[in-house]
Amino acid sequence: MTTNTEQPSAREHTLDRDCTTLSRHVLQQLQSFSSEARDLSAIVDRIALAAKLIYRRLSRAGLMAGTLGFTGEVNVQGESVKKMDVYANEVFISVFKQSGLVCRLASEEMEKPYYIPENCPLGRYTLLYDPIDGSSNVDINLNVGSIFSIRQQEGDDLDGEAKDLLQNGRQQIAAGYVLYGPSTMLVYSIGHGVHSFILDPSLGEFILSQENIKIPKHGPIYSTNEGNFWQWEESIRDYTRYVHRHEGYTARYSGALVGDIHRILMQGGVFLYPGTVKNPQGKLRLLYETAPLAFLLEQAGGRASTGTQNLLDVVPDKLHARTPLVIGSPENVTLVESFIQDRARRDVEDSVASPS
Ligand code: AHM
Ligand code: MG
Repeated sequence: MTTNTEQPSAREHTLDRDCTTLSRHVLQQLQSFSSEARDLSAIVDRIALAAKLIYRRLSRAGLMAGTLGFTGEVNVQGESVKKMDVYANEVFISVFKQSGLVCRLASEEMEKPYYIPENCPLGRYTLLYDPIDGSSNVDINLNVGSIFSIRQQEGDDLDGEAKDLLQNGRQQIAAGYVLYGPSTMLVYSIGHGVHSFILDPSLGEFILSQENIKIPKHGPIYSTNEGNFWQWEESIRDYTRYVHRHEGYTARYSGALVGDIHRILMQGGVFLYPGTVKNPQGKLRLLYETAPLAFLLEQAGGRASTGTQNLLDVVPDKLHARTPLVIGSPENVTLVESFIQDRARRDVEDSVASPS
């Protein structure tokens, strides 16, 4: 027979964890009930509502008319827009209307930021987000994600150029992602470590799953689209040849950044989206893709780089600016950088040896 002394504490522990919702967790992290702490807690809670709405639609997408496929339009990035991109973008706008929390939203799907005048000047935050990242996976029922970042709004920015957002990634107050996979998971940081929550559909709540996640210092995974090999700089090809020729590496690439980064966060390794001939700055956008992920992985003990610069130091020149991305376990990222530095040094030596 088991002793009764242990049973209540195990039960209490489970109950306590089940009651640790996102909004409560944010307040615990900030150890405060100040108006700023309550605002942040409420913003994260609204993001969770957006995630639940997107999850609900994704989970039935193949059964509902008008959810899969393209709209026929092309977005500001020159990419074909999917119906789910439009829906998810509108969900984020809708959950922040009349919230008094966020004054402006900027996303991959909108050329200019979207203002919610009734929230200004009460809500002096900007939410930057990619509503559905990896949307090519939607039509084939594979994992996708949403990425978000919260910044203070500094200016009035009435011309829509969002100049006050053209600052480095260290200005982020919070960042995270939602992974729509076998379960729906929200991973976030407000600068106090990285924590994950899983949506319990029976409760309709995100429940704490893991606190203070730490990325392994080194890992076996390299995650990149090797179909771009012909378009890469020689240094990235050097690195790829290195992992092909050394034991201990394995390739994983799903075509959806959030899932690929989540795997690396949990198991260690590196994700690369370097510049290509077509896109010298790579494909991924700084303000709502690479900077939030860099913020998050640094908080977990990882590193993020453009290959030559810490990603959190990059100052964008426009709202939809792109950056190359090398992100993951610190030792793996440093190894990629060493190939880039080596090649740059050899190029200088060659040009000194045979000036044109
Ligand atoms: P998206 O935001 O338009 O979906 O594009 C971003 C996605 C990332 O999730 C993924 O890592 C990358 O594009 C895949 O691009 P590629 O097909 O060039 O490998
Ligand atoms: Mg994206």
